[in-house]
Amino acid sequence: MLANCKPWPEEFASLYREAGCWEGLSFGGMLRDRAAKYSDRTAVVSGDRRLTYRELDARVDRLAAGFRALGIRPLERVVVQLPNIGEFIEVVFALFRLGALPVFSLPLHRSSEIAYFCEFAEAAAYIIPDMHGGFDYRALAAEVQSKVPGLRHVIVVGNPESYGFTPLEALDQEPVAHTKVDPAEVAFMQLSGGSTGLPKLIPRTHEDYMYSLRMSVEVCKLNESSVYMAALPVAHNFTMSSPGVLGTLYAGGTVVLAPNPSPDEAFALIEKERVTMTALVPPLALVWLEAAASRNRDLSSLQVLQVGGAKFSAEAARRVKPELGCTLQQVFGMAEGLVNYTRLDDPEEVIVQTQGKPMSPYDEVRIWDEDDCEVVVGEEGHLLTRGPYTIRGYYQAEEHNAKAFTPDGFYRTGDVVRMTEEGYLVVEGRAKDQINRGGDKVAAEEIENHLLAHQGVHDAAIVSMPDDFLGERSCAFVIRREGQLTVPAIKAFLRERGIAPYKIPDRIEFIEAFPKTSVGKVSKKALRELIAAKLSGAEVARV
Ligand code: OOB
Repeated sequence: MLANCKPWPEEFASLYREAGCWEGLSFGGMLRDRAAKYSDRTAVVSGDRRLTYRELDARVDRLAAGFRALGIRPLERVVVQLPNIGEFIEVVFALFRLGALPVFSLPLHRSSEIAYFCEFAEAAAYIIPDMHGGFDYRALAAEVQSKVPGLRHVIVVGNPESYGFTPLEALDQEPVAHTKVDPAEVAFMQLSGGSTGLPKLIPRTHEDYMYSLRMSVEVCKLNESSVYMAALPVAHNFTMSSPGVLGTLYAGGTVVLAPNPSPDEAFALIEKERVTMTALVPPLALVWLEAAASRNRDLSSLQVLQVGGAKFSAEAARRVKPELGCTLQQVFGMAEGLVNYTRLDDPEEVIVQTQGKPMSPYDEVRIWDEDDCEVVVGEEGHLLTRGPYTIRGYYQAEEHNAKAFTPDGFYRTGDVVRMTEEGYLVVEGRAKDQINRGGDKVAAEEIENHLLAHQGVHDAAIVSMPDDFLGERSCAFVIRREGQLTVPAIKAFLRERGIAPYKIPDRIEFIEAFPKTSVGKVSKKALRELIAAKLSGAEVARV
């Protein structure tokens, strides 16, 4: 396995192989197989482009040749920052076929995050669109390249203009033979939602991820007549594999890439392409529910709406079937591995009230109290998990791994859950220092560190505050040094540092001193209570 990654211990690897979880299939091999089986069926729809399985496979061969000619070698990392366009699928399969490793960043990441991924992963190349959502990614890439001299290539989907970057189309070359890719090797890296100062990279292997696709396809009952629409960013683990874009290709179905998830665009695509399944985060599901009655669109093809990434309230969940006319599937997953689904034929109450149960019989789930002792069924506790598609460690993060995993390999998810008698999980809260902003994860420490870089900031602590729409938003409590420091100045400073817009605190409160816990640490609980009380208009005690 790639250096600085933690493989499964041999006894587990052979167990997962013997049990038939890991089948020795690589992504390049999977696509080749599907191209033979479903050759003239539509694999991908993106804007006016439609690609059959055969066309996709051929284009992937050509791009893989181009990447190789450019000097990209097996196991080298390539940061991919593309929106929901067909080229995303072509590029990542080309890298898979070559054995090079995409590092999946999100379209909203900015220079500070991208430079870090490129530097930390020692990326050989970075792939961007020219423009997207009114933002010029070429200017971002130029900034990144000036900060990371080791980054050899910037590849642009579209027009590189005068930046001197490589256009993707220059990589469309005569196919060549590649060395066989080992299915037990790392295939790509996902980003962790994180709770620490710097985002962690999650190495996923071909065969562990392939197994998660196979199980997802089975649980979600996908087949070659399924039409899956990617409405959320395609690089997110949910959209990619639960069952998502890759699961749909695994099943021989059709992937429709929605440029954005707004009801106007998405409903039109559902009607036009007869979409059968799609996935949303809770705030978008609320927007769709509001829009469904007033938009005159035929959504009758939609059989399943998945909602996940953050807790979906039971009240909203109950509205999905009557108002959108499809089955709701709750999905509680994580890029580190474990994915829980409500089953399509579960009773209404299970679908509405729970976040599902693990998809594989080989998923091991533990719910522990503060002292790492198992709680009784029905009690709340910390969720830990281990299994055939859950990583054993983050990339190059030994110190953090020692805390995030138990010595026998269980991943501490940081989620507080309880299990029902039937084995379903209900997410009750979170122990990790993270804000879940409607599915977008913000690691408190990462943003606190950015704030501390301002010379007018003495100390900073970020907590979540309740929000009707997003579930949570972020609030930064800031202790100022001498002098004038305003909220707009802080926000401008953070933007200037180049961080994703959703990480900029929604609210900034100045405070004289932080409330402390009995052991003298900043009490985030007290800060959360303080801001919640303030928002609800209650009398606030002085701290
Ligand atoms: C998905 O993956 P990540 O890596 O962005 O975030 C994982 C975390 C979980 O640990 C949990 O804190 C939260 O997101 N989460 C949920 C949830 N789904 C995820 N919290 C409550 N209810 C849910 N349904 O978010 C992800 C990956 C694959 C499939 C679906 C979601």
